Amino acid sequence: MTEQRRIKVSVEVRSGSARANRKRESVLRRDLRWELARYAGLSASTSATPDGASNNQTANRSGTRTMMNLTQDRIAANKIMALAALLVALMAAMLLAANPSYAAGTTFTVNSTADTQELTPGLTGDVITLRDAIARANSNANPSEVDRINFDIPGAGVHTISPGSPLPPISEPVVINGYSQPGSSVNTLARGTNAKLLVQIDGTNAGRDSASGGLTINASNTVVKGLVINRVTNSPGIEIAPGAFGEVVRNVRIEGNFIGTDPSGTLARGNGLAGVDLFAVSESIVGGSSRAARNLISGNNFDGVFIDGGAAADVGAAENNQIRGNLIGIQKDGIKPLGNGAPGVTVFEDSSGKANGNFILSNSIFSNKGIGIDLDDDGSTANDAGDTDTGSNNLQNKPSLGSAKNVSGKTTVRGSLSSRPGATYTIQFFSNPSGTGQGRTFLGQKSGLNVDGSGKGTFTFSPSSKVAAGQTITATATNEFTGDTSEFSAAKGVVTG
Ligand SMILES: [Ca+2]
Ligand SMILES: [Ca+2]
Ligand SMILES: [Ca+2]
Ligand SMILES: [Ca+2]
Repeated sequence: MTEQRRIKVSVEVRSGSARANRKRESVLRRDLRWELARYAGLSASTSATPDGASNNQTANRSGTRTMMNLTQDRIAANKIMALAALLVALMAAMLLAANPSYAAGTTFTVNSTADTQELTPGLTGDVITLRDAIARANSNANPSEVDRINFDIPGAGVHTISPGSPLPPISEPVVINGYSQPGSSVNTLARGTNAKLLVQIDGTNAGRDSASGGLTINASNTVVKGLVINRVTNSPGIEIAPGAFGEVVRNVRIEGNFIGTDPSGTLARGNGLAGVDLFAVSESIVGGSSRAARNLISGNNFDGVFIDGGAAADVGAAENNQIRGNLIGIQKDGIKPLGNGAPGVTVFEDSSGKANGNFILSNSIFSNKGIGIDLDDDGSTANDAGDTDTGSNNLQNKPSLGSAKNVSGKTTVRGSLSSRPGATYTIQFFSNPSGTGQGRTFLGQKSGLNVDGSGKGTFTFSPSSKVAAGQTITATATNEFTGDTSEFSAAKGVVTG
């Protein structure tokens, strides 16, 4: 049934327009996960109450049994179950005494670009492929420990792994560290990235559908860094989502990768859907506050990052995630366009899966199709009085820029925010080439902006260096308590005062 559903997803996604497909894909995926979770729930409930059901059937068959007998039967059954439970507990205790903890975190070092999976791992001269390493880390019976997957592939230059089928979903915590490959290095630049990445996953044959990715992460406390992930057909570059039975996934970090580009970070090698898809995942970070954590997420067929609340059966939320410090839709120089085929960052929820409190801060978002940040996946969302509306990131109102003037070598931006009375906001400012309005260059921020009782706050901001006349300024608002970030404001052209 699962495979049929997957095929159905795949077939339906291929028909119709791209944007409609994405919506449909999201709905179909919910159906799939919901059915899997419901199946798991039904199995659990039919086996969880055997005594009540059998007693009732017995009573009905005999027709003469009294409530007292029934109660006694239940007491007897309960005693047997209690004894059985005690026995199971004793056996578990004995096992624990013999083996007091899970196996410690283990390091698997990938030393081959091949795509085979060994049947008898651990032999002398062991060849470890990425597929091997993921499978082993998934199955070494240490679900609460973090394993590591490192790389030491012989030879110079970029090593390309081309899976011939989807890689196994990551089902236990693991750190996959592309920077362990000798010769690679993390970004050190303030603008753009000079990260040197030497491990590339070419997903031309590794994709499947929207519920899988080039890498599929179904385990909390997992980190993926230092990889180039591109060309994954029909799928996101990285998919982070609950497992088939709706396990909660939290604290995943995606750092210092190139997703949707070639290893040079200048050519589009798009993944079939979004670059990174967070589906009903919370407290996870794409990027981070360090330079080394900056991802390049450009050239993908759909959004750079797609945050989806998921469905109720998946615990139903994508909350308190952070999309921070990344290059989205731009080349690795942080200047030239590369694009994504849909907005840079989209936050999407519906009645069954909330998506609130998602920080989108300090990124370079540029030349994406549509708008830079889209709440509700519906294009630009208008501000509402008092900001009482709800939806993706609570449909946080965006700032309004009144002026951007250059006087005596200094740029001064003035504006206002109409939002929730009494709340406090961080306003971030960005500059853009003339005629564009996403958020190419992060200029700085103003924290602690209080919105008064009438729902209005005003601000003045001057970046540390002047923005040339003719460029535009945009801004976002982030509620400092809830973490909700707005879409970008309308662009304001810089003029000479
Ligand atoms: Ca493991
Ligand atoms: Ca919107
Ligand atoms: Ca609003
Ligand atoms: Ca609102």
